[in-house]
Amino acid sequence: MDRLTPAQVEHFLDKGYVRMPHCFDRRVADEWRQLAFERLGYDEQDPQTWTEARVHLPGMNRVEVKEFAPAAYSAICDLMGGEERIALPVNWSDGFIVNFNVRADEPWQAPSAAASGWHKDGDWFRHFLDSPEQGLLTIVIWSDIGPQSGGTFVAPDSIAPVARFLRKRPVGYHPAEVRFGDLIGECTEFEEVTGQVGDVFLLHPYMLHAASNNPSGRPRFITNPPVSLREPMCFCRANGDYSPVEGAVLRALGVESLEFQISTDRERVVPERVARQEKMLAEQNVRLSQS
Ligand SMILES: O=C(O)CCC(=O)C(=O)O
Ligand SMILES: [Fe+2]
Repeated sequence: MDRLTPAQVEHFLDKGYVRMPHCFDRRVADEWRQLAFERLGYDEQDPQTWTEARVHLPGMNRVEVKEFAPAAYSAICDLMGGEERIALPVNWSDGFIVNFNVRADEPWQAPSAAASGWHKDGDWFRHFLDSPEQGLLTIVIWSDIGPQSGGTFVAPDSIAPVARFLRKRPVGYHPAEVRFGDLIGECTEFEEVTGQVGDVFLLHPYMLHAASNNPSGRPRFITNPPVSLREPMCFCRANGDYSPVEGAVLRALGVESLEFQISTDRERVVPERVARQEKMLAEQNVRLSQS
C-alpha cells in the first residue's frame, strides 16, 4: 500500500488534516444515499417531505475500510503510527450525518470564530490529552459538496489550544462538562470541507469543527467515524517513534517530548444519542419491511 508522502505528513502536522481524493467509487454511495431516503420516508425529489433539516442516522450497513478504501486505510495507519496501534477492524457505515437544508433561509456565512457549534468530537469518553478512543477524526464524503453547500467548517489551528487545555488537566473532562468549542476564540484559520463522493478527510482528533448552513438545495451526506487506538497516545517514546497524530500534539505544545500521566480513571460514557439512534433504526427497519 502507498504510504503518505512526506509532504502529506507535513501538511497534517501543520494543518491538522490531510485530504485523500477518490478513495472509493460512487456505486455504494449512490445505493446508501438512496436507501437513506427510504429509511427516512423522504422523497429525494420533493424537499417538502424532508421534515428534519439535519439527521444523524444510525448505521445500517457496514464495510471494512481496508477493502473498501485501501488508500484511506493506509493513510489512517500512517497517521496513527501503524496498523498494530489501531483498534481493528476499521469500519465505515451508512450512519450518515445529512444536512438537508440547515438554516437554508439564512445567507451563507464564511467559516469564522463567530459561527456557532464549534466542538471537538467524542461524546462517549472522558477526554484526556492522550485519549485513545478518538484516535483520529474522519470526514467521509458520500455526496458531492460544492462551496457554500453545508460542508463542515474546520479550524486547522485549533490543535494547539486544545492540546494546551488538555495538558493542564490530568484529571480530564467528562464530555458533558467540557466546552472545547470556547477555544475557537484562539483560532484564526478556518476552512470548509468540500469535495466529491469518495474523498476522505483525515483530521487530528483535537480538530475543532462545526456544522454549517446549507442554502444550496442539495442534501449533504457525510459520516464522521472515529478511529480508535488500542493504547493511549504516548508523548515520551524511547525511540522517538511518534505517530503524526502524537507529533502534531508535541509540535503544538512546542516540546520534543512530554511525560503525561492521567490522575483518574478513563471512563466510557453512553450518550443519549445511542438510545435515540437505536429507536430510529428499529423504526426504519419496520418502514423498510413494509415498503
Ligand atoms: O454536519 C456536520 O457538518 C458536522 C457534524 C459533526 O461534527 C458532528 O455531528 O459531530
Ligand atoms: Fe463533530
